[in-house]
Amino acid sequence: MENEFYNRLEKKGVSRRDFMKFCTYLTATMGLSSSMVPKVAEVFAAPKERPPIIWLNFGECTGCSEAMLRTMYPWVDELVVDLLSIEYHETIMAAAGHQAEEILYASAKKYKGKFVCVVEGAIATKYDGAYGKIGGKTFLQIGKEIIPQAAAVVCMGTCACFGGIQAAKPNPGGYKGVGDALGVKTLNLPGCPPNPVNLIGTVVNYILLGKLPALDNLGRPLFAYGKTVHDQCDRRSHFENEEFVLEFGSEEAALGYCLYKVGCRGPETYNNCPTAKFNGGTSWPVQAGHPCIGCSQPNFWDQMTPFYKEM
Ligand code: FSX
Ligand code: SF4
Ligand code: F3S
Repeated sequence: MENEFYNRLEKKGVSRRDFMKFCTYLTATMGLSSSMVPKVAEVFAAPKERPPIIWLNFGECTGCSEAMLRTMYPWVDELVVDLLSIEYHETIMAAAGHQAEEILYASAKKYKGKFVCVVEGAIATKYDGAYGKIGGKTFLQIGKEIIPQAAAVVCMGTCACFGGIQAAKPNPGGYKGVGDALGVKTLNLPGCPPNPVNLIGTVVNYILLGKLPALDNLGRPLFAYGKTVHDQCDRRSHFENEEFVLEFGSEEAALGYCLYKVGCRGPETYNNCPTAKFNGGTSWPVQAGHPCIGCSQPNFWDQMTPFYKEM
């Protein structure tokens, strides 16, 4: 089975070495010791179980799915699709209309108490949820019918976790994060969009160790959200000595000036962007020259704006 897996990867132009590099990166992001790399590789190469997933989309922009499906190494999306048994996902499924809705309810029934519900987007709660509907049903109604049947609920993105832009003032629809809207406990992976490696890390943790990772009081896995962006930022030496003018050609100059004065919210934002980075470890906002806007914090549209103004 393992050989078959590596042959399949090779056909896509991915060597065993590339794959092991990805597993090393994932293991480090999960906060596990490097001795676990072969075990992590095995989760993909010789999967023992494929947890059924029902993926719901509510009030959001689908950036979270896009982040998952497009921006990692091009082959990682396939690894993830192979690792999970995705029963329902509006963006990638072939079915449409009534057929798609039937699949949703049939899979929730078939895998009752066993499936993991991944949710993208916030839920409108005022006026019986009238501010958000799919196929004539409100998000609120769909959430109430499907989510309580799941073994675990994973909120993918700030909108599902805390309401995101939908919940920004004046919020006429009464949008809330999934946990608040339905009164259920959720595992939260905030970020607008969130980093897909943190979802993969959460799932691999679940398969490998048989449990969800340790969470903080906002339901966020500590391996990813245990430290502030600022604590892990490369530009801290400049933050600590702001009078310091970067010497042309120096190592600090290559990293760039601290962006605190142009509104960086790194000091109050919990996320692993500086270490996990995006696009398979290529870059992250500050490295690309943009201040952190605090996209993974609750109420960030209300609390972190105006952007580009010093805190
Ligand atoms: Fe929200 Fe995700 Fe931002 Fe967009 O689904 S976290 S608006 S990237 O797409 O929910
Ligand atoms: Fe902190 Fe932002 Fe400055 Fe980095 S750029 S050191 S995160 S304030
Ligand atoms: Fe978001 Fe800040 Fe990371 S804006 S992507 S939490 S650097």
